[in-house]
Amino acid sequence: MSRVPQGHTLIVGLGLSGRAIARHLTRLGSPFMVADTRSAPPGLEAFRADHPKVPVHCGPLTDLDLCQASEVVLSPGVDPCTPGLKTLWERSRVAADGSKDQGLKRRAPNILGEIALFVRQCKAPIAAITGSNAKSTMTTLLGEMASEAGLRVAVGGNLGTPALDLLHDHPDAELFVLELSSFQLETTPRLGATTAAFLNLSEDHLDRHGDMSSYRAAKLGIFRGAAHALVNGEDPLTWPQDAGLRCERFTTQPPRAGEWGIAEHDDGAGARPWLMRGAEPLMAVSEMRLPGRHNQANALAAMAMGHRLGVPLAAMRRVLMRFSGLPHRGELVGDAQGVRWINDSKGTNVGATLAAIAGLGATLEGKLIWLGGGQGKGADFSPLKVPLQQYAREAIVFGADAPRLASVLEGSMPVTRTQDMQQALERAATIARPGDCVLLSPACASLDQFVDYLARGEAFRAWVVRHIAVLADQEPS
Ligand code: UMA
Ligand code: ADP
Repeated sequence: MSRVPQGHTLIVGLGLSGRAIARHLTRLGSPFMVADTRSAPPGLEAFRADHPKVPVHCGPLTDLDLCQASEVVLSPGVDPCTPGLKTLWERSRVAADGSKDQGLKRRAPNILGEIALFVRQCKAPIAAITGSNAKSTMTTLLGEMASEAGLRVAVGGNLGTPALDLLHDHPDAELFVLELSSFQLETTPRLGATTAAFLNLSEDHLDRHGDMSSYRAAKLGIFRGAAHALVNGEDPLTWPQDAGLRCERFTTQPPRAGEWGIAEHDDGAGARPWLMRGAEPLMAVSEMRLPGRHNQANALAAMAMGHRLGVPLAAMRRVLMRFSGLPHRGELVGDAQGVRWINDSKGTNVGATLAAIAGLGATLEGKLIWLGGGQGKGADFSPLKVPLQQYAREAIVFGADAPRLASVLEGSMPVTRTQDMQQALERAATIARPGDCVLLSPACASLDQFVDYLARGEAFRAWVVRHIAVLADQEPS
């Protein structure tokens, strides 16, 4: 059995996060070793070239003696209950809970994650965002707002650049805006964010967390040490139990005093929906570039955090007027003959797809033609039935879980099964009418038929662009 040398940090995982941790410890001059449970992880040779003197262990962690490690830093994708870590993890949790038994800490290395190392070194305020869905959109939006206000802001975390690389790339940052996953929060004993938001909670990552209550508990970790908490007024599962923490709320309903919400307001141009803070009108919803009710919720959450960080309203409004969203998240790919084609390939779980269907469906003159399917990760599809019945002309389902989706929907609405997304798109083109919107928001992972959700979204885009070009050629000149 090999062993971690005395006083070395053990990094587990040789992916994006593990490599960022290695660069960070190198900069600090702290000795470390790396382990990966795969026997030949991709990137191993490149790692050895960058860090020729660093010991590397590949294979089960039960074959590695961790006792002498100073601490163990996990990549987010590594489950702390992996064989070889579980006992240490349970002890780390006791120690993080403030156990009086300091002997525990002395006898065994603590397990933590990349974000815990980030917190140790970070001198600037942190704005942290979690939730099952909308994290990347919100993180980008808030980053844009802060930047528009002239702040030197660094944006990353679960999205884009790993947090520890941000520290290095932006030594003069005045604000870090971090998207954080449940995996990252689980191994962060105290984040100490200046403002922290928990946007929503729906089924995801249950293969790792076991049940919704553990998944939620991991996400609630975002509030440890927070100076300001923002929660979803319509989703009580985002509310922390800690009575000492005052929470601000956002909602898509008319707001109560102090809440961020949506209400009818007449600024002289007639009554229409506005983003509001209590009774204060902030901006007409129609001025926002992002479509759908769900994105109005995202805008309100970003404004609430921005406000807390001192970003002026005018800067936030300017960003909302131009920000059209991230690729593959409710992205308008084309508009031809009165039919809009929207790529929401990042809708990889039922919660995201519900938001897209309800958010877009309510704004349409015509109907949705919904394209869904792929790997359902064992999720319950039944919540899709009522909103699809309400807003969709037809559901076109493809991929591994098409039969399960069809069995939930058939009888309540027209359903067509196809082999793959291309056939689904061909079918959509034959039934779409002016005013309709063809929405790819699959509620499933893509891995049965695509490399990832990006490849699925790109395939959608390529097909739609070709289709619209053909339609244009057919039009009389
Ligand atoms: N590994 C092991 N043992 C395991 C699991 C993984 O040794 O049991 C090794 C793998 O062999 C591989 C490495 O760990 O060498 C991969 O580590 P990782 O899975 O943590 O992935 P990274 O490349 O380090 O990327 C991680 C996040 N990935 C996950 O949380 C799964 C990235 O989020 C994040 O951008 C990156 O750190 C930088 O912070 C991606 C993600 O899918 C986008 N996140 C999930 C989501 O958004 O739903 C949470
Ligand atoms: P994340 O980083 O949490 O995956 P993204 O911003 O990438 O979030 O968006 C993922 C999916 O979440 C999108 O496909 C979109 O349809 C859905 N979504 C966007 N806003 C919301 C919201 N407010 N509530 C629930 N789902 C949403």
